[in-house]
Amino acid sequence: MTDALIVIDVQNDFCPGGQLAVSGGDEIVDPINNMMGDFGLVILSQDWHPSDHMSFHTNQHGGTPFAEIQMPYGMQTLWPEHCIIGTEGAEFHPKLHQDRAAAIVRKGMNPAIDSYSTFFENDRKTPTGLTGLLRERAVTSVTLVGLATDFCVAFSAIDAAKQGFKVSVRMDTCRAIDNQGSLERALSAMRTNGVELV
Ligand code: VGL
Ligand code: ZN
Repeated sequence: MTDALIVIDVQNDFCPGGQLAVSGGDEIVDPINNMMGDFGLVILSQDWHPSDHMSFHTNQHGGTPFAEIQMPYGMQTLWPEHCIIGTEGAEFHPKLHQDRAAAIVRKGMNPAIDSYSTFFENDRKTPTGLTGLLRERAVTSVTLVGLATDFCVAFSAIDAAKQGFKVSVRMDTCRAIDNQGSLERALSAMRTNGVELV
C-alpha cells in the first residue's frame, strides 16, 4: 500500500509573472519539495496546451477571459493563453524538485477538449491513464497539492475519489484562482465527494 503525492500544475504560467498567475502560486514550491520525501511515489501533473486550444479566449471569436461558453461536453471557462507546449510558461517552476517524480502526466493536449483533472479530460470520459499507473503501483491513497485549488486540484481530487482512492488535499500547499465564487463551489464539491481537506 502506497501513499502517492500528486503535484498539480506547479508551472511558471500559474505563478506570479505568468499568463494565468495564481496569487501566491510560488509560495508553495518549497513546502511541496519538503513533503516529497514523505511519500512512496511522487507524480507531477503538467497543463500542456497546443496554441490553437479552444479554451483560450483568443481562439473564440470575441471571447473574453473568464467568460463561460457552451462546448459539446458542457460549459467551458475561457482562459488567457497559458501553458503552451514548448514555452517557458509551460515549464515547471524552476525550484520544483521534478527529479523526484516517477512520472509526469500531461493534460489538455487535445485542442478541442480542456482537461482540468489529471485523471480525465473535461468530457469526463477520456482517461489520461493515471488511474492505471497508480493501481499498478499499489497506490491506495493520494495527497494532492498545487495549482489551482478551485480548478485542476479540485477536479483531480474528485476524480481520484471517484476512482476509489482515499484522497486528501493539503490546503496550505495549494493556491486558488477564486473567480466568481469558484473556490467556495470547489471546496463544497470536494467535501461532497469525500475528499478530505487538510
Ligand atoms: C488550470 C485553468 C486552466 C489549473 C489549468 O491548473 O487550475 N486552470 N488550465
Ligand atoms: Zn489549462
